[in-house]
This record gives sequence, C-alpha cells and structure tokens, in this order.
Amino acid sequence: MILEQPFVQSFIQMGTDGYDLGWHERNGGNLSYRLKPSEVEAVKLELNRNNPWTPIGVQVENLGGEHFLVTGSGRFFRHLSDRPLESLGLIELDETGRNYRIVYGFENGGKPTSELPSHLMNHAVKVAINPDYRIIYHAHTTNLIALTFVLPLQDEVFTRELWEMATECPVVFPEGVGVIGWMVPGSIEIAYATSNKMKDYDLAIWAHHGTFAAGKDFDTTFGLMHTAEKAAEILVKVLSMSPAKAQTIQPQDFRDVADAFGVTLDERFLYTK
Ligand code: 2HA
Ligand code: ZN
Repeated sequence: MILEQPFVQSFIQMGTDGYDLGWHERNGGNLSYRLKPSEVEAVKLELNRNNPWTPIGVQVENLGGEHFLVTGSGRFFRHLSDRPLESLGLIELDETGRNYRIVYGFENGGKPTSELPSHLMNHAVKVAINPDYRIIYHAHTTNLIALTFVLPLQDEVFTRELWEMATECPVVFPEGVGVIGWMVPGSIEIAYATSNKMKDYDLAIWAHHGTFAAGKDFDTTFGLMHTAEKAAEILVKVLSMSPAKAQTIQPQDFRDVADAFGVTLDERFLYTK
C-alpha cells in the first residue's frame, strides 16, 4: 500500500505538523517530495501510467523521469491525514522535464498544487547543487509574513534580524535567507524568482504571502521552517514592545558562534548598524 510507505507517512506528518502550527489555513501552502529510486520501486505496481501528459509551464531538464509526491491544488492540509487520497498524489515527469502526469492519488478530480512550477524549479536548482535535496515546502508562516510589512525586503536585513533573534539561527541557516517582493502566486515569474534565491539559500520568503524551505529530509526541512518562523515570532514580539533593542547579538558574537560550530557566515550579513 502506497499510503503505508514511510515517505508518505512522513509527508503527511510534516504537513499535519504545519497545520497544527497555524501555517495552512484553508488551502494555504504546499509540499513536494522527490522519491528515491528504491521508493519508486516499492510502489511501481500500484501506479497508473495511463493519464495524459500535462505541460508544467517550465522545463526542468535535470528532473526528467523523476517521481514526486505533491499536495493537491485547492486541497486542505487539514485533511492530509483523514483524506490523503484526495489531498495528495504522485506525479511522474517525462524525460524532457516539460510535462507531468498523475500516477496516483488526487482523487475526485484533483491535480498538483498551483505552485508546481515553483516547486519543480526549486527542486531543479537544488538537485544541481546537491542530489540529496528532496523536499520543497511552502507555508503561510504568520510572523515571517508580518515582517515583510515592516522590514526592508533585503536578504541582508532579513537574515541579520532573524539571526539576532535566536543564537541557533546562524547555525541552522548559516547561508542566510532570501526575500522577494510581492508577485502573483502560481506564476512562472515567481517560480524563476524563487529558484534564483534557492541558488544561495534554503529559505526564500515571499513578501506578504509566505515562505519556501528546501531540504534533504522531512525533519530538517520542517525544522528549518520552524526555526525561521520562531525567530520571526520573537522579532515581532520585540518590535511590538519597543522599536529599538536594548541589547542584541553583535557581529563579533556571530563570528565566534561560526568558529565554535564550524559554520561559515558571509560577512555581508554582519554589517555595522
Ligand atoms: O496552495 O499557498 O501559494 C495555496 C498557496 C498558493
Ligand atoms: Zn501560498
């Protein structure tokens, strides 16, 4: 049974955890997972290869032939666990990376997330950097969204402000965070802009909308989103109490953390305020 496979169970658990944290109101957010060859092998007899090919809208050549577990367009994370066959499905890409077809799930007329171009372009960028990347996660992270109304939409500012909010942040996301200005969701343009940020970061914030996280396994990808959103929550609280911090973590403190934890922090985030 496909639904009993550990990767499907972890996918449902991750989405449910995000729902429980308030990041997936209504049909908000989407999740995709690139299957390992052994996982495709384990489910192949249950796949239906008769559905028509559909254009993705972008070409992701290096993902040709890959299989992805994806949340459904218009479907609710709320129902991932009680209605999985409607809420998620498996797709296969053709060898050109231009088309996909549904091979499992999306029952009752469903189809993959409206953000499929962004998901696949992000996967394409990440696989080119490191083939161990498997997950792209989009969530409507309340506090990160709130910050996009008050902070300048610059990678340097968001990275530095989030890092200052929790000592573990520069260790969890040492490469920083990308931010893009408001764009139409589901569009090819936002897919290009997001995947461009994914060349440098594992986190990309969409102004006034939400966050994308990329990762190698369910726990660390979820943990990355959670850590950044928690830092944003602290910053929202700090800014709500006072426009100025009485004290904070300083650039040299970050360099000391980097030394202690063996991570590299780009000096462009350690500017003098
Ligand atoms: O799936 O989150 O960005 C709904 C969305 C679109
Ligand atoms: Zn969204």
